[in-house]
Amino acid sequence: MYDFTLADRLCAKDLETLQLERLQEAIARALKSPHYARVLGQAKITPRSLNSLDDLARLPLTTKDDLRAEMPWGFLAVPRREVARMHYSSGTTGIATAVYHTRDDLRRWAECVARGMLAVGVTADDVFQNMMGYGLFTGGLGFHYAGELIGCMTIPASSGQTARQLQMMRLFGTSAVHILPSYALHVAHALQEEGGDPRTDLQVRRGFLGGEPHTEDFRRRIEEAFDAKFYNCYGLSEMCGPGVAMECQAQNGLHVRQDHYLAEILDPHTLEPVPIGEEGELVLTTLTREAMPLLRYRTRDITRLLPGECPCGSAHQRMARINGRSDDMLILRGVNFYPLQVERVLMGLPEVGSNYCLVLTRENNLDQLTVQVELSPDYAVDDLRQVESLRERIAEDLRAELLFRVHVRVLQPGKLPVSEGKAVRVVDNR
Ligand code: DLL
Repeated sequence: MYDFTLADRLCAKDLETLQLERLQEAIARALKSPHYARVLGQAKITPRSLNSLDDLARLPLTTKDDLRAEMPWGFLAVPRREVARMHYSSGTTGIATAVYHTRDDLRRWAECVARGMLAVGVTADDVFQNMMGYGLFTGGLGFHYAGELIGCMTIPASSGQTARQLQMMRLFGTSAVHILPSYALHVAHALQEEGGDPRTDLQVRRGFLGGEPHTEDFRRRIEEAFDAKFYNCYGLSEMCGPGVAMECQAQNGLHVRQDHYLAEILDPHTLEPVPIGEEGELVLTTLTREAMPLLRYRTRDITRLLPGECPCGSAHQRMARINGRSDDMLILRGVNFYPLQVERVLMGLPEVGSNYCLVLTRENNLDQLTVQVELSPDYAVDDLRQVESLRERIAEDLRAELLFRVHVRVLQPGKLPVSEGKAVRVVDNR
């Protein structure tokens, strides 16, 4: 029988050989799209121009702006009748772009995600509740077919409707979930508010988190709330969606599915490669995609490749969790910072709840940052003096991290709005 997990057992050298072979094929396929026919033609690049993976640097980079400019068909590399599905995403910065898949692209995508699920012990015995939005967002469908491929009883729950989610989790004994990190804690708290305990009332044993940045401490909070293991899964619509890189049992970096994706880390300013282990922008090349090959796509996500071998035995390159986006960077009175820096400070304080929001305003021509936080339900206190002393402590810790003064508002649990999709962590009113 066809074993789609075979590539997980390749050694580093064989993976490299496979990558070079597939890169040459990827260029041949890309040349069939109007965009790459033009761009690669101008640069005089053919599949034979690349004799080693180092030659990758000769290829032009591809950006979200290129995708926008070529909408709707400029990146399509197959006849339209071979496209089996498209996804459409606006991202955070405006005009939406489409991504196309052939039937084989969809099969490979499901296999990538399934490999990550199998690697951490999901089996056909699992009841898998997929609590990510279905539709144009890739989080839902991306895991759906992987769950079915493994043979899990797959529940296409989508996101939201928390009471019904919990009802299904209890009724069907959901043992595996896929969920946005911000929504995971919301679900746990909703059960706690009813007087329940997710650790004992539910049977969740493992979960997959992705779709938005989150810190290690945030993950630990989720694991404690459910008494289960949660694994980080990374992806973006332009590549397929979830499944580009996923954590293994070691929970120490995400294995990039190197037989399908080639990862580089570049300095976002100079666009030169950075040494392994150093942080920069993740740039990805699809090696096997037919409908819409992308060469050296700038993800804007900031991470680093991790040196060394993984105890799980997989030779697939690991990357660290995403540490922000280059276009997420905020500048306040000349100081650059990322929202995740604030999360790191907040999640280190047990008194602070898991929902938070950064509000940027301009008063008298001066930019101000107000961080709104909730008290953790476990520490809910009414004593104003205690709240004030916590507020001061948070402001002090944030100042030490960000190097400027931050206003802090401490709210009672549940006071901040909860989004059904990706969490809105920054409101810029300047
Ligand atoms: O969010 C795909 C996805 C869905 C991945 C569900 C994992 C799970 P987009 O909507 O195109 O696709 O957004 C992609 O989300 O460039 C990152 O900035 C961010 N992102 C996705 N996964 C992670 C993660 C999906 N595990 C953008 N950690 C990416 C941090 C993530 N950021």
